[in-house]
Amino acid sequence: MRAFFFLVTFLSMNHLCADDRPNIIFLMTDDQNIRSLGCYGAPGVTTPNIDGLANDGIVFDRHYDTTAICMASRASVMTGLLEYQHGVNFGTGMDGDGQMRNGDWSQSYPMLLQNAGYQTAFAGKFGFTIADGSKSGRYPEDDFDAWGGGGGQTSFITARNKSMKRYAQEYPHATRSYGAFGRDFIKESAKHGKPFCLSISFKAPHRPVQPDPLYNEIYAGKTFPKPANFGRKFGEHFSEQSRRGRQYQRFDDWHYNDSYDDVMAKYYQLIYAVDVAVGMIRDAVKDSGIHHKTLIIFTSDNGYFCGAHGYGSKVLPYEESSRVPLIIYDPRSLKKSDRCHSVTANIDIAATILDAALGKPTHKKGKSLLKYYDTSHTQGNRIIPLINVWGPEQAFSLGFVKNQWKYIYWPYTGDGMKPTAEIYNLQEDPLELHNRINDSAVKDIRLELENDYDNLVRDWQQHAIDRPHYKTATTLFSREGP
Ligand SMILES: [Ca+2]
Repeated sequence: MRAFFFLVTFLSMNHLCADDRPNIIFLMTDDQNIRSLGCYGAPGVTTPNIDGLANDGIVFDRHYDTTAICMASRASVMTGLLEYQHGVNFGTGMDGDGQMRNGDWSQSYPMLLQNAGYQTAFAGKFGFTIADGSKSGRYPEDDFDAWGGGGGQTSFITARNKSMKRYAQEYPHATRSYGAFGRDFIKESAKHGKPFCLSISFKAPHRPVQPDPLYNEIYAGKTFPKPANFGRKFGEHFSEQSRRGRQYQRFDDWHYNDSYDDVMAKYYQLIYAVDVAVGMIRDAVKDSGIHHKTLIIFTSDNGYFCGAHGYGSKVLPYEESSRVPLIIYDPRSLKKSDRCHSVTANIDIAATILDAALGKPTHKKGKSLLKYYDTSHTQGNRIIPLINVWGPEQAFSLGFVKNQWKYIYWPYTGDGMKPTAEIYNLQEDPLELHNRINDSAVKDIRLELENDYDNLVRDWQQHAIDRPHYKTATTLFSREGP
């Protein structure tokens, strides 16, 4: 009888604990430049809801995506693994795109939370597939309690997104449809009292340039100041290898050079709809009476050059491409409107979510960011890798950020090029205008960074997934050559 009493008490306590676990809302945009939000000082841009989230939470000023392209970055966000560990990227697998291994997927934050009793939902561009023995792999629509996700790039036309069709009439443009999906899932979950984890990956502001026409007036005829490193003359000091990918042509092809204001107006219009959707989601949290126990995280899968240094698109390890917005709003913390200046990374997202929900502060390569609620907290000397093995081999690079320093190594030999490296002091030179590699004043730092780089290559050698693309890259990145 006594044992039974203890068992009942234990089970009810467990039940109470489970009820107290916070809800998690993870919102991610696609290709968002950090200079596109009011809370990051973007001139002429209107983002009241995301700025409101920033006011209520903590803004991370040095947050990096360890691979600056959709597929690989999404896999890192979900699992806390670096690209050379998960092997998920466009054009890198046996049959093309690298599929995620089942073992890695089972250790992703949504699956761990699902197993721990969370209600889970996903909507938007999922971005990669999971190995199931087929050539294309599978999307995990049956792994979530609610699914509004889609394969490939998805569409801005809601009616074309199979799992989101029910929203097409009221929200014909996809961005607000994801706000509506989030709103409905939040309201339904709040009724049941079970903790939930909602992940939304907005397609915006990824191309094609199809903003919601509802907001055509918001930036009509507006002009936007260019960043101080805008244009080709501010990229002349970059390594020749960096000009060998499509990012270089896209400065012209995507009209940053000759129609900057028009291009940016449409880009910001795409982001404006995301801001509206964030507002819908925050309203649903408040209306459901769960605002005191619902974390909201907002970030992007990679940045966007928008003409900085004379480049367009993403992929390369420079700031505009690899550094992205990150806002964490946690109502359990009293910290408000604070900024974190330590280096953090997309591999930290899974650890942060698992820490908030289950009290697990590390996960794979990632570390929980909850400790940065105390913004005086630092992780001195932490190395955040910046991996670039997508596209033409000429433009492959491996680099990292450590404290105020960024080191980038470009290994390609051929077409008259030699392996080359770049060093930036991001504290003094946040726009990356001065490559310090040959500066005798930073000779000791250079030796230290080269040693760190060699250690990173060794880590790659020891921990890379057993797939040819990543085994080859190991030899490529060695500073001693093949
Ligand atoms: Ca992307």
